[in-house]
Amino acid sequence: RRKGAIFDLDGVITDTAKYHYLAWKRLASELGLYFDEKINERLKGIGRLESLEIILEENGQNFSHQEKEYYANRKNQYYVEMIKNITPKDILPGVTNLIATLKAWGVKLAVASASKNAPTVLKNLRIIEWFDHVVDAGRIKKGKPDPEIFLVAAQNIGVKPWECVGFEDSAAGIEALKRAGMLAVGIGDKEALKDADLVVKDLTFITPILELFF
Ligand code: B16
Ligand code: MG
Repeated sequence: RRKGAIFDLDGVITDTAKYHYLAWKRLASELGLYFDEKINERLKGIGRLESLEIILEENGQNFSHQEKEYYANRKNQYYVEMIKNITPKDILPGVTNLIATLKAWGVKLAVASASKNAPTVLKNLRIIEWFDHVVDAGRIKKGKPDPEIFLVAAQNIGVKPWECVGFEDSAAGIEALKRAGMLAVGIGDKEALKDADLVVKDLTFITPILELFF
């Protein structure tokens, strides 16, 4: 029986993945760097500085550490501006119903997002109080696909990793969940998330399936 549910944020609870994309796109065009949806796929679930490193690598470029910090910070300013206007209307379809159902089943809930902006987004969505724990991304040493963030989440809700189900929209996140020994539910494209135990287009109608696991 599963006792814990761990949620990724961007692309699972709300569509901030599109804002991350737009913020990187803006920075890339300012720097004359190539950036498209395909490169963006590699950034999902990946931390800020590492994301910039991937964009630079794709462009055959390298910046000094100082420059990287400077530009990653600039991208964050664009992103922070975009997430200011997030409201409960931006919660993705099926999420509210799923969380209410899991709560009724007595399942512990956590958020494991690589984003340092996760608490702001959760507050703007007015759902932060639904979760028993929100992992502080700033305290995680190794990002996804390392399992650390999910193991920390499980520990903080007092549930063993194998008793958890994780919800992720990124390939890096699915790998992290599998390495943590959790059941991995992918949200999005079957091809991109082929290592997931189960892939759904979105979270509407997922509760009857989950009844098999909880
Ligand atoms: P920030 P998730 C991740 O969030 C995003 O998918 C990724 O695109 C972003 O670079 C990362 O958070 C860091 O975000 O710059 O706000 O700290 O999908 O793990 O919820
Ligand atoms: Mg995500």
